[in-house]
Amino acid sequence: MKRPLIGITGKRRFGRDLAGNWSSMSENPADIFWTNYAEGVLFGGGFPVFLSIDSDPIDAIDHLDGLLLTGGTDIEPKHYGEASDTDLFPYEPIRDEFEFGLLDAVIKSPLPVLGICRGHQVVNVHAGGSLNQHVPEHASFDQTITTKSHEVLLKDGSKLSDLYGPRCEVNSFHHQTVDRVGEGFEATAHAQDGAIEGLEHSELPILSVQWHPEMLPTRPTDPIFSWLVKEAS
Ligand SMILES: [Mn+2]
Repeated sequence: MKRPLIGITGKRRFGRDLAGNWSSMSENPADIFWTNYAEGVLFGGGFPVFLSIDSDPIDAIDHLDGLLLTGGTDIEPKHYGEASDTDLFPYEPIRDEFEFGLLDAVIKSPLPVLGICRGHQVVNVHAGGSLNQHVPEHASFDQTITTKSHEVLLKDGSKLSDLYGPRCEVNSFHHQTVDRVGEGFEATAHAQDGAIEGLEHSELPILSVQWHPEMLPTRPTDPIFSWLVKEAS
């Protein structure tokens, strides 16, 4: 049996952003994908596909069995009807447009979606939710990517608690959090300070988490990648 194809989103950069390039390449575009996401999909039994940000989102979804929306920079607040409160992380409008386009296509032609970090926020904003634009007291950017920064409590009976149990320790690299929850979603994982760390859709196979399971040493056995691949099979 063929492994399900899991599309993974990346970010647009340029030759000037990459070490070791000669100056004539500085304006040449390059798409960047963190390897850990593909490893998570591979360990889960899927076949990872790095998605060209230039591809047509409808065409992309038509070719895939599952979608992984990855971490990255802040979403432009205009997408949830707010002015910008922070300029800490430059927006990437081309990526906002591509990822919202992918979710538009998913609504018309459902397939399982896993959102991680920015992906968690993209899923929420696409569904009409909003974000807290800057929550510095929650962020732990000074810690290593494998540091378990805080505990997450998972709602009894939720999909996320099926996967992780009633509580788990997670890393935390986000300065924004979900504020208003998008339509059709329920917050099923919270940090002790109230930050919404997990969302799940009531009908569609869409899960999202604010932490980074792909960066933790438990990646090979993390149940969320198996969930995505199983739903995509
Ligand atoms: Mn957190």
